[in-house]
Amino acid sequence: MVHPDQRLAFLISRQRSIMSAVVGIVMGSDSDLATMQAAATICQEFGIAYEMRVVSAHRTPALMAEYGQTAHERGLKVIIAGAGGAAHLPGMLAAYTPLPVIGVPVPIGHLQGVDALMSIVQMPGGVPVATVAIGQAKNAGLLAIQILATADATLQAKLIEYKQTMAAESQAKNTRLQS
Ligand code: RP5
Repeated sequence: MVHPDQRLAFLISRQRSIMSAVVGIVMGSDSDLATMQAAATICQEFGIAYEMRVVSAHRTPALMAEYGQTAHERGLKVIIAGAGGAAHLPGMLAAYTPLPVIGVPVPIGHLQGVDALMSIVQMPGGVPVATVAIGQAKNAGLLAIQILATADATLQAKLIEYKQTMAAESQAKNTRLQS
């Protein structure tokens, strides 16, 4: 006979493991949050558990190394990393982690993210970062969800529905233009 306390402890730990983050959304500074929030929003829409952290390649390099080295052990499956300017964070995380890393160039300063894009996209052979467009954290989130969905039929069905809705909305605009 299982004691009710044991059952409760089991249910709590099960709930925790169900809800533990599978997507890590990290950024070089809290000033990147306005851009990176879109990745979190799309994860919420699909019911994907994520964590958000400020991890700077330059200001907290040891933390960055630890994050990259331990992310897979903590249960994360994909890392989304955003940075602006001298945007080394996505590439350095990719150097440490076996997980797929999606890079988001954050638009800041006079160069409006072109500098970050050039930095993030130019990874040497052997250390890939899947780079999205400047400021496109929503696509980074979607790409992470698509990666997760390759091993999750329910999630894949949601993605198919998402695309169908997007197509219907686009088509509705077309119909309005014709009338
Ligand atoms: C980068 O420096 C961060 O990703 C951020 O985009 C940029 C500026 O950081 P703050 O000076 O606003 O903290 O590492």
